[in-house]
Amino acid sequence: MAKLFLGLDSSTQSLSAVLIDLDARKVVYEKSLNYDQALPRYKTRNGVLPNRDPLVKHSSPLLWADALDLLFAQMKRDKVALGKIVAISGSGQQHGSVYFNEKAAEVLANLDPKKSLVENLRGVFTRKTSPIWMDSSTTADCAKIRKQLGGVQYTVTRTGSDTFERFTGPQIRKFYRTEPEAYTRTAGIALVSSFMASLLAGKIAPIDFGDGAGMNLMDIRKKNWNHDALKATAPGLVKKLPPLADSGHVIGKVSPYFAGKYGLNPEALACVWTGDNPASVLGLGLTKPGLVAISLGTSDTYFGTMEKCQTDANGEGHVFASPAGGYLSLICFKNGSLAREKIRERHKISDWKKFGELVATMPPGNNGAILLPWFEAEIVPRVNKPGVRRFDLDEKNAAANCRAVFEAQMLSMRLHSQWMQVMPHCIYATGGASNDRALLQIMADVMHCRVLRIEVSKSAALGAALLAAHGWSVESGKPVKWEKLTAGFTEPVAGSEILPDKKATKIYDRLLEKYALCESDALDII
Ligand code: XUL
Repeated sequence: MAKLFLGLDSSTQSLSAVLIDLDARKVVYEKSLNYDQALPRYKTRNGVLPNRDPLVKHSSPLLWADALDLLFAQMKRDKVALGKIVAISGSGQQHGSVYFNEKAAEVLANLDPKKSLVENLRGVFTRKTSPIWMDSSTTADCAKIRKQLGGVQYTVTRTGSDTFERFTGPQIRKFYRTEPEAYTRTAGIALVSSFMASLLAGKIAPIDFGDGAGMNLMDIRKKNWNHDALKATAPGLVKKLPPLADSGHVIGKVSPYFAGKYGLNPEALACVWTGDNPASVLGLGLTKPGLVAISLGTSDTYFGTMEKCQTDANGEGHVFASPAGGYLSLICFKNGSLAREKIRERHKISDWKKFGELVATMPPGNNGAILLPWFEAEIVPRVNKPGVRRFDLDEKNAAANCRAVFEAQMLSMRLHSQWMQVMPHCIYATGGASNDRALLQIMADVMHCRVLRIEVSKSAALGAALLAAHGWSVESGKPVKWEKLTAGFTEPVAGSEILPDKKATKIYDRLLEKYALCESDALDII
């Protein structure tokens, strides 16, 4: 009988499902449910509730639960073989938090299939809405926690990241500060990932080491709650947090709610969920240290893998525990395709093909030209006042500017990933701009590394399905190696390999020094 594993991804705008047949190495079903469209009564826009304060970004835990009911109903209608599912895991948008009262555990254990999840869950929350990763209203809380912990260095070394507005610890501190009575009534705090896992398991689920690392509360090396961080955040917090566990660890059998209502296999295992980034790392096949993925999207993201835990003393990058063992780093560059688009618009270049052709007309190193493409405030390096800067670059030269923007982005990635102390030996490029070979050649040359293109739809949900398979294999006493598990699901595009050019890599080594000087000069002036 086919062994089916289900991965769910509860992301900002949608809930997605990917079902895999492990032995056949095939995705057998995929579905996405967009919150705004499928559940308009919550009045979300792009998954976020309206709020007068532009810094406050919340969503609703009931919306996420409602979406889970809808998705299972849809799978039943689509005649998905729910009775053959062996295990389920998932991933959630990172950092978002859910606040339960003391009734929650009992309600979860007795979910009534005659009612909807929403009807079952009414009255179990101490906070109606959940702050999500887009919230940036906790600057004061970040500063207080960081100070109490003894500064950036200590915070980073202990928790894997500096305090960030979206991270759960600062969000919890704000809740305690602004609604102390509701905080006191809170019996349990979950992440989006552990909340969804709790629904499936019918009990309060653990938080995994991957998503737990996005809270500023977990000791990144010891993988336990850090008492200094808990103390700096809010009183009595240790009693409100669930235990930490391995991603994919089996919690138990799925809640009878899902078997009774949708025909899910009652013996199916409910596994611990993780964050969407750690899950994507699995879905992209980054299961060995030294493998890196660069996602060229609205913002550009560098996902690294590390055997040893290195942290970024500048506090710009993040370190999470990888579900495949070791650690993963995440560095987010805000001016990604946004900056490339601005250059394209400014020089009236019709399309990306033409953009790539212009890039290829200029030599590696662009005759020493440097462009700092901070069209918007930048995360890495921290730039609060946006502004574009050019060094030895004629603003009117279209080809030189096209090449300069991408060279700068790659040089910046190399410079700001040095704290990891691992030279990548293979880069998977993904996202819109990864279609362009001229850009990928620059990536290979700057990074001294071969580059392969990878196209995985729903990488987080696929990673979650693989996580379920891994959790099941561990539970069965025959753990399957990650490399074996991902094989066939996460293959790079055939023929997409690009090798670094020796001459060009030397040019970029020299240009990196100039780039670093230009960057620090510009940062000094700001
Ligand atoms: C990562 C982060 C986002 C969310 C998106 O730190 O905040 O990538 O995980 O869902």
